[in-house]
Amino acid sequence: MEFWNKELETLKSQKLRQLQLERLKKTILRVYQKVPHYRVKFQEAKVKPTDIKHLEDIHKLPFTTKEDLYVDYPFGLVALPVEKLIRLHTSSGTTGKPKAIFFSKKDINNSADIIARCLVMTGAKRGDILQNSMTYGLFTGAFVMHYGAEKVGILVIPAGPGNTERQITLMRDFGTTMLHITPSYALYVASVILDKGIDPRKDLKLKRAYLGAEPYSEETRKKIEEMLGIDIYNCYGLTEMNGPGVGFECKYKAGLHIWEDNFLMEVINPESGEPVKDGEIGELVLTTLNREAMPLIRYRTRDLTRIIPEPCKCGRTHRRISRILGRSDDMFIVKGVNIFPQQIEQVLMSIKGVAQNYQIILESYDEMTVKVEIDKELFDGKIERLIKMKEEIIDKIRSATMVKPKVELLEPGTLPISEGKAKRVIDNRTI
Ligand code: DLL
Repeated sequence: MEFWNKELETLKSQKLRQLQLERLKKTILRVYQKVPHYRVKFQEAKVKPTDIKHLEDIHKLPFTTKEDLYVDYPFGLVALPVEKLIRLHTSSGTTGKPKAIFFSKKDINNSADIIARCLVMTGAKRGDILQNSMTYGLFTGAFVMHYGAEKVGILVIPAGPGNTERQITLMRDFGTTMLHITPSYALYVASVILDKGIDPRKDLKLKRAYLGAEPYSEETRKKIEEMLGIDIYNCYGLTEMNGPGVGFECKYKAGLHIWEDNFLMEVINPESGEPVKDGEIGELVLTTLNREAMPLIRYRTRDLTRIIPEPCKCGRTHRRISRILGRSDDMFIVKGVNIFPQQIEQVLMSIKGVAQNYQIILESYDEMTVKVEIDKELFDGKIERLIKMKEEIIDKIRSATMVKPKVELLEPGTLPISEGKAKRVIDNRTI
């Protein structure tokens, strides 16, 4: 199995913890000295950098939340003078202003290095051709992956998203071997490839795809793997932590390795803020250990996951997390029940005949409507088949969520196509 940096990736756990502690202490001292916002927060929590003697002492420090990013916006949390910053990325916030993250030259280099580890871990190497179908621009998705792939020596096609005909032409003309794409767009592109009568196993050179930027289920992975005859690897990240590559699957596809020399991870109970037991589900909290321009301490990601404490067969010592189960912000309530869109996606993608697109419409607190596209042929057949399918969807969603949905079956192409992050939930409730 290939490694980009075998020594660091397989560092004995004890050494890895030592390295984390050294970097944590340095980071805390730096933000205390350079970022007034953190200094004040630490003082309010009555904690000094010298109080951090063990990794567990991190619990003494206050959390950083999205709201902290807006204090003295946009440079409030930056630890370097502007002359040392070379890149800005943002991510659209739910409330007006975007979250702004700055990178120094060292940060750009380091994030590329992290991506290089991720790609090589999945078997990618020189000679591979990566079609980068994520959005280039303020979003981290495309640029961060681009620099990492180039670092490995991989030929990058900076396709960006959209124009599906052209995506397919690029794949055919240049022999694309790998895709970087959102799961919702991947489903769509795969369906267009098949509709055009292209046999991806024979007519294309695709081997693998990196899917991330939004939650998706194991069922969606399997569906796209089967449609295209490729291996799909889950790629997790967030703008606040450089973008893609914070967590990445290895060839065993059994959880995402978090690069622990770069990120200190905790999983907490989102209500109490207390750590959960190893292996229990909670909110992922991350501290940057190797970031120059904008170190973040105990950043609340809002993403729900659990740590997989067992060692991985690949030999990497960096612990894994499970697939992101949902974002606490994405959860919605119907009939008093907490529901994550992913629960519905999981059900839909496991049902034969369901196509790639769906939406959840919320008009009241007592009802949810699931609009789902199904294979075209089903509309040409007997009405009984449609009724049976609708009942199957209703039953399975009810047993997964405890809420009986209304279901509308639609022809493919009815719902809006997403080329980036899909908007799955339309919440029209006003109060
Ligand atoms: O989505 C960074 C990224 C780009 C990751 C490309 C992977 C690939 P943001 O726009 O800041 O950054 O959104 C981050 O998206 O907190 C999660 O809620 C969600 N997310 C990202 N990757 C995954 C994934 C990029 N693999 C937010 N599974 C995160 C589930 C994901 N959710």
